[in-house]
Order: sequence, then structure tokens, then C-alpha cells
Amino acid sequence: MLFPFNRICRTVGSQYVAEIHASRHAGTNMKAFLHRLAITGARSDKDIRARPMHPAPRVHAWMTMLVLAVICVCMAPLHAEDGYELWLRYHLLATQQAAIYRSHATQLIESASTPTQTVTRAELLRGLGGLLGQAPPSSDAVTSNGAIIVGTPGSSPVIAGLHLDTKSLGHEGYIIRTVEVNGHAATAIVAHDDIGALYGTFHFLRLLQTEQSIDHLDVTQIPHVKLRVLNHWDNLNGQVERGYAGASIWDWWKLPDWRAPRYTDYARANASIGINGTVLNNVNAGAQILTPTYLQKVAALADVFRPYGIRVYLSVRFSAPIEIGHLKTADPLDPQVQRWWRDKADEIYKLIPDFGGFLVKANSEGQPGPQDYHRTHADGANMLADALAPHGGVVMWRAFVYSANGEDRAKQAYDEFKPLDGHFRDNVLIQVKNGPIDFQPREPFSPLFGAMPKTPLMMEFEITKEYLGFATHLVYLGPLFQEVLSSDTMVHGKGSTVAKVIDGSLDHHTLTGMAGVANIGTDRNWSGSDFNQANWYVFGRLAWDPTLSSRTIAEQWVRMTFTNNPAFVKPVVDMMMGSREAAVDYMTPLGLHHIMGPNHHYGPAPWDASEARADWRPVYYNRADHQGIGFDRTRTGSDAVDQYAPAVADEFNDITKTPETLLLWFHHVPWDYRMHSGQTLWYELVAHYTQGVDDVKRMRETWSHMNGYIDPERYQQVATFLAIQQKEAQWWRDACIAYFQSQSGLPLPPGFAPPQHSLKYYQSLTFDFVPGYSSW
Ligand code: BDP
Repeated sequence: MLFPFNRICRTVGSQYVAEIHASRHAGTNMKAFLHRLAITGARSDKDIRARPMHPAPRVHAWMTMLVLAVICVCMAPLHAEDGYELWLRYHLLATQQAAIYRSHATQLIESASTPTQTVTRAELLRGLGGLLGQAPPSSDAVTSNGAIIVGTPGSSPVIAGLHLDTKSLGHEGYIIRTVEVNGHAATAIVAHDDIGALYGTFHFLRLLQTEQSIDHLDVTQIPHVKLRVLNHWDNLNGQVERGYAGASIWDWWKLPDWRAPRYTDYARANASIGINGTVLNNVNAGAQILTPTYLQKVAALADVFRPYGIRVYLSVRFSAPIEIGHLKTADPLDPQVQRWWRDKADEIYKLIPDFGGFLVKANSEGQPGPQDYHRTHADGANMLADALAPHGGVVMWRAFVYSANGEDRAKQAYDEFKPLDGHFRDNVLIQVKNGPIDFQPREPFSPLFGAMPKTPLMMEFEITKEYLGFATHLVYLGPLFQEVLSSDTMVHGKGSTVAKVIDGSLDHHTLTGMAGVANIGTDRNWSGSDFNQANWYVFGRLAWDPTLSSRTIAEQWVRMTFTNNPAFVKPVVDMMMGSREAAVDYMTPLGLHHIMGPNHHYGPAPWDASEARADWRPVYYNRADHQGIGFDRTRTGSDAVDQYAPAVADEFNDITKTPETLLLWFHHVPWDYRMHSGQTLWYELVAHYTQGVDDVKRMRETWSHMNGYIDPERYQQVATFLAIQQKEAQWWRDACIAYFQSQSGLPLPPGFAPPQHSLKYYQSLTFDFVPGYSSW
């Protein structure tokens, strides 16, 4: 049993009678017991926070302390809030709210016979039990108001009797509706298939968690995107490439026998936001994952995830037929190679009948691929697609390719893939990073979106904050994702948004997908910080519906993760919504990009030219010199602009029309160029860097007022991380200004503080053992 007795002890002992929530694990008896001890109420909301002890007989207080002290000792180990429960905390709601809901949840009518029905029922009971302080009794008939009925027409006669059109919901959709059954009001969570009912149940619980009215429900939800997939960049040795949340959660060594409970919680969390696929291993893949030993382990994970509607996928190494198949070649047109992959697919599907398919990074950053045999990406993808097709599997082939000798790196994916449009099998998706370079704090959308109408294009976002401050910077990625999804490609005129490319509606594709590079690891809080959980959450929600507002999603997440108290919710959501722009300002304002430390990608290094390849060097991207700064991608430069539809290309080509947020992405601009503000570029650059640091100071200030609304553990960690963020934001600002000033030769505009150290100092900093360091 978990109960915050540590807090009771602390608060009682410090002359306060704490008002303690009966936490989700406390039964009514425990609550009654606490009431007898005159301890009531909530533990985390300021409005019902600790308050001075009422006058009470001394002996009573001492007895209380004694009893509690005994309990404290007996109940060890104690669990503080550590973020493990994510947004599925299901802690008891405020008394009044819980009472309102209880009248709608007196009775639960649903049976469970399949594994998915079983976990759905368990989740509902767990959620209601926690949120309302009591789980409703089950029944098989609607005999009172307040029944909750969950299921499909096939699983429940009551639901069949509602005659709702469930066919149009497809495999994963659901309806939540207030209905009347036998003259009683009831809440029906209805789907065509079990998995829809699970999704609907999570939705219903979210309404409760966020204290929404459930009086007259009429919700219909169908996912906009078919494959909603996490990409784990996890290596089999437990290290996570670009992971900042500990080691890999896959304990390969102990699998398949030990199926850690954490795997189930992982599946619950993903199902709660509609994620239905997971690629278990790094795109920089070794061949071992395809050996029989590892496939057994993969199958064990697939078994855990299956009831939650989650399929497993694997990243495969293109040269695996050589490495583990002992063939002399991996040429995709070689019949022996083709046979090897077919056999491998058959072997996998015997173990995992619902295996999702393969993710492939080929001929990119040293990975093997079809071009090693003078074949095209289509040849490679199609060979794998043919092996998977009989089983219903798909190939997610990455467009993240660029070669050392190519021209402007931003152009290469388009140049490589656009000519192949129409050459891929039906079960191939091309997985495209959101921008043309590499997950920078801000990039324009990739020109491939809209440029390959005959091919399903899958979005790839990076949830892990490789370029956005690792674990410690508070950067909510919702606005970044939304900015990309709502960008207008203009390929079929106005309104041809990236979201419409991704959801298939623009070019009539039914096979659609969105991938997010996971930020999950063994840290108790899963994601390296409490606020990084929001990035996992928002990815899932936007993959389900790319048109949702990132603010709405942030608000729901805050309410579920921390508290519904508006005095907390509003300022914290505002802080989250501004946090990405703050990071852009203190790292890469005005369209700057790729100026971070080499290899490990930690901290600023705009001066760096140490990498072997030009296109890995920050100086290649910022091109700062005495005249100006920025990468000329106009028609007189690399002409990357013309990879976009003409209307967009014309805009990006014209310095006066290019949004200033992308100015230095597309233009090499003189330092004295006049910006919209009337100030020079140099002035604006310094102003943006300074603004970024000021924004972080404000975030800290906002957070300092949140003390007391939530548990001290999470409050304190966020506060400390924000202090780290401020320190590092200052470092970014100062190091970048120092370097760019050394190039511009201009004095600092009046009113701005000079960098705290010399450029030499910043250039002298080196870092060993940086987390997440790439292994290839
Ligand atoms: C870059 C990462 C590198 C990945 C690569 C990829 O730095 O670790 O392997 O992307 O996406 O962002 O393949």
C-alpha cells in the first residue's frame, strides 16, 4: 500500500495538521481512520494546503503523532511523488468533484473476456477507484442512474441494443455518449473493436482527471493517422542514443523470462494517448536483434504490449544477410538475399503474428544500404516490403540521408527521394524528419512534404531533446510540432498543410504514420524530467489528431500530472507554451541552426570546425564572417528554396518576405541589414539571445510562485532544473554573442550586458561522458 505518511509525519511534527488527500491507494477504512485523527483534505492543492492546527487537547496531538510515527515506521519504504505514474496518477479528486462523478459511476456494466477487455476493465476500476475514492460495484444490468458501460456490440448486449453505428469507427475509433438504458441514464463507451473501447476508456478517465462535465457526453473519436509509433534509439547494451533519461527500459539480458512490470506501465501510458506501435531498437542497428535469441525477447515484449493495441517493429541493418546470414552480399536484387529476408520475415511472424514491420536507416551516416550495390532506395525498401507483405507488415524507410560530398545538406533528402516517387511498394512509408536538416530548435518544414504525392510520407519528430537542452531544460515541444504540422506546403494551393500530407487526406493515402524518437529511459520519471513527460504526451495526442491545439493538450497534461487548481494550471501552461521560443532565442534565433557542440551536441560551439565532414561543422551552417551571417539558400545561393512549391519558394527566396524566424536559414545577411523593427540584424541577434535568457528567468520566477501547489519532490526538481537551464541559457547567449562579435567586429549594442567570459574561455570548454552520445 502506498500512502503519503511521510508527509503526515513531517507536517504533524511541525505544528501543523496536514490536510491529506486520501491517496489512490487508501481505502475508505484508512480514510475513516485519518478522519478520526482529524486529518482531512488534500495534500497538494494550495487552497486546501497545510493550515495551523486547530486548538486540540495536547494529549490528543501527542497521541496522534505517536500513532503516526508508528505507522511511518511500519509502512516503509515510503514513496514520494517521483513522476513514475506520469499523467495516469488517478489521485483522489477534490471532494465536491468526486461526489459529482460518483453519482455517474455507481455501477459498472461490462464483462471482460479478451485480454484487451481485461486490461480495459482493470484500467477503469483503477482510475475510478483512485479518482473517486471508491471503485463502483459491477453489475450486469442497468438498474440505476450512473452506470458506465464499456464495450463493443459483440461484447455487450446492452451496447448492441444501443444500435450505434460502430462500423464507421473503424478498428480504433470510439464513441462516448450519455444514453438511456432501461429508463436510466448511463455513460456508454462504445467501439467496433476492443482496442477502441480501451482508448475510449482512457478518454473518459481523462475527462474525470481534468474535471470536465460528464453530464451530456457525445464524443466521437477516430484517429487521423494510422501508425502512431515511438522510435526507441536503444542499443542492445542498454545505452540509449540521444537518451537523457537513464538506460534503455528494455532489459534484454533478462528477457524473455523476466517481463518487468514497467513494460505494462509503458504500454498503459502509450495506449492512453493512442500510440499503437513501438520500434524497440536504434536506427543505427546491429544485426543481432534479428537472431533467434533476440527475436524470442522481442516476442515477449510483443506479448506484453498486445492487449494495449501496441505492435512491435524493429530497426534492421541492411547488411544483416552478410553479418548473420553468412551471405556474401546484401544486394537487394540478389535472389539469395531476397530469400534470406523472406525467411527472416516468416520466422518473425511465427513468433509475433502481429509484428509491425521494419524501420530502416540506409546509406546514411555510415549505415549500409542499397547504394552500396548501386541500387536505389526504392530497390532496398521494396525488397524488404516484399518479404513483409504476405504477413501485412510495413517498411518505414527513412529519408534522413546525406552524403559528405553532396551539396547543401538541406537539399539532399529531397534530391534523393523525390525522383523515386511512385516507385515504392504499397506497404512502404517514407519517414521524413520534420525539417530538412536535423531536429533543430527551429527549421522550416521539410520540402519533401507535399513533393511525393504517390508515396505515403510519415512524419518523424524527435521527442528526446537532443538539440533542445537534454533532460534539464524545460522546453515543451507542442508548439514546435504544431508549427510544423500547420505549415502550408501550398502544393495544391492554400490549406495544403503538412498535417494533411501526414494524415493522407491531401493525396488520398490510407497508409499513414507519425513517428517520435522516444525520450524514455530507466529514470523513475521515465523521461529525465517531469516536464519532458509532456513531450511524450503531446506527441501521442498530435499523432492521433494533428489538428489539436498544443495549448489544450498542455493544459490537460498539467491537470492530470500536477493539479486542477487554476492558480497552478494557467501560469504553468503559459510557461510551457513560451518555453520553446525561449530555447530558440537563447540557442538558435532568427533561423540559425546546427551551432551546438560537436558529436555530443551539448552546449554552444558556433566556431567549431573540428569535425571531419564539412556538413557536421557549425561554421558550415552559420557562415558568419565580417560581412554577415546565415546560409544563402536562395536562387543565387544553394537554391534550396526551389524545392518548395512556387508560392512558398518565392517567399523564402525574397529576404523581405521570409519570416524573420527563418531569416538566416535562407539568407546570408549583412550585419547592418534593417529588420522589421528598424534595428540592425546585429542588434536583433543580440536582443534575441538576451530575450531567451530573460524568458528563462521569468520561467523560474513563475515556478517559484508554484511552491505549495504540488508535492515538494517534483516542485524542487523542476526548480533546480530551471536553475540549470538559466545557467546554460546564459552560456549559450554569451558564447554565441562572443563568437559572432568576433566575426562582425561590431560593438555590443548599448544596453546589453557583455558576455561573462572571453570567447577563448568558451572555446576552451570540453566535455567528457556526455549522456546520449552517439555510438556509431
Ligand atoms: C541525429 C543524431 C544521431 C542519429 C541521427 C539519425 O545525432 O544520433 O543517429 O540523427 O536520425 O540527429 O539517424
